[in-house]
Amino acid sequence: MTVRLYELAGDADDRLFSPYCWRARLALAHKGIAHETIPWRFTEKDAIAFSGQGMVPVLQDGAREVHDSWAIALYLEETYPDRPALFEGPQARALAYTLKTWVERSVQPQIFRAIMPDLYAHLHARDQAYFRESREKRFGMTLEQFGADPRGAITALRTALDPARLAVAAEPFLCGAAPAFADYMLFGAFQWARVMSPAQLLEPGDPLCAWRERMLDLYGGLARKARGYPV
Ligand SMILES: N[C@@H](CCC(=O)N[C@@H](CS)C(=O)NCC(=O)O)C(=O)O
Repeated sequence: MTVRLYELAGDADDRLFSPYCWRARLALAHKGIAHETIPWRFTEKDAIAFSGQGMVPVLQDGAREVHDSWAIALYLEETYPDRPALFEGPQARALAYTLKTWVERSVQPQIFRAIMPDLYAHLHARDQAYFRESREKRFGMTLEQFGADPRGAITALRTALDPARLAVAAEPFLCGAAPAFADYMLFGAFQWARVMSPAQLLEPGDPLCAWRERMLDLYGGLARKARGYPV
């Protein structure tokens, strides 16, 4: 049966930049499930109206529809228990949820500030007005104000990343010897930046650089081969 993933695309169909869609894409690869990508733009709400909401990723697995990257990971884990685990048991799942919150509250906002002009420039032209209006409302300021201090954002990001930096200095992946969903959540944030911006988020020699290289190599270089900047 065909597995389809609606994934956010920018100025080209293969500029797949959503950090949340990357989580889902890597979770599918982890489970060894091939999928068809349906490139989607912010303003194509009708195309995913069947999911009852307006955000991607949206997964279609035969007759099943699942949206939200965390819900997709839980769905894949429950539906494909014989495939490699995204969470080794309930404790790992609970800890991964903590990491999800940290990535979304402490990591992604700094990356957003660091890459805003590049991100905006790589949106599909027909998405730009929607993006500006919706994000300016969310941030309570203009995109230019939000992205005015990329250096400050990168400094704050590097500080925020300390727990992950120490973890990958001790073990190859956040999840230990092999990657799992927690790694995909943090990596999704880096891949979002890499697809849209040449910004150097990490200092050379940072243990997170080596971790990111390992992540880029996974599944035949799935993330490395994606359209983006070679950072
Ligand atoms: N909690 C959701 C967040 C998904 C999300 O924010 N998706 C963004 C793209 S990165 C989106 O589709 N936004 C639609 C919009 O802003 O209209 C998840 O983990 O999947």
